[in-house]
Amino acid sequence: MAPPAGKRVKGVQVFRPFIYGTTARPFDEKTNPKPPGVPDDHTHSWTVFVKGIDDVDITYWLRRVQFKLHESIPNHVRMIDGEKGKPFTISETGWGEFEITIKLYYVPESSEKPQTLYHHLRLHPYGRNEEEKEAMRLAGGDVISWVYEEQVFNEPYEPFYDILTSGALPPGGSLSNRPKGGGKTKGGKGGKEQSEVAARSEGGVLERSAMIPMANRPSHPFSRETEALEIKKLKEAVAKVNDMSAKLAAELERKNQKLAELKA
Ligand code: SLL
Repeated sequence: MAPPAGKRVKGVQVFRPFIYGTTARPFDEKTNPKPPGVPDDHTHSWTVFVKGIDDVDITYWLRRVQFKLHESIPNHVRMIDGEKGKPFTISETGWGEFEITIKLYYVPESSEKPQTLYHHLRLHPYGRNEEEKEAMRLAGGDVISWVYEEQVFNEPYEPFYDILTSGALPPGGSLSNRPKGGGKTKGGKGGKEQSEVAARSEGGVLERSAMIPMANRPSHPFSRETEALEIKKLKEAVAKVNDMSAKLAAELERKNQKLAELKA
């Protein structure tokens, strides 16, 4: 790790959305034939990945990712170096589910230590009912276990802060004629630059930003639309709980009255 360069930017948190997870598909003569050389007992092909939301580049903050797979898999510790605009990913075949260790290595300018995530490889959809199982399947039959996450950089070093806030760019855009600034921060500085940023195209996100898409698209389930649905579900659940506690409180009151009557 490079020695810390410059000072930390006090009172600032910069966050970046990203997605990690696994996608698995059962072998099938027609839709997913088993490639030659794959052992007989292997039932699925699968991938594990770390990538930007809406497939935007994240290699300006994430340099490499180490995936630690099950020991039964040959060469089970694998380091993947970032390639601009591409996901960090590994594809494998196998028969069983297990916990994958995902270690994130940040760009040297960040002077941040690596951080570890754990993710369960899902080969089989599960749930209490068909609807829950179906939620784990994409239209084509892939079994997905995907997680939306936000990487928070707390008080980043100045050179890294400059890198983080050097967007936001339209997808595939260049740095040359963009205004400086535009990094989105949780509190602290950075809010006013947002107004200088180009409008998001077709509800998608800008490169080097903390945006999430406005609406869902096939294979892109994390969006403001999903967030709004989650918030609605949570509000409904809160209302239901409030209703249940009001009913219980009334019942308790009634029973207390009865008790007082009996004691009188
Ligand atoms: C299970 N505890 O019993 C887990 C172990 C191991 C998965 C899962 C073999 C791959 C290979 C494979 O799929 N291992 O032989 O290349 O379900």
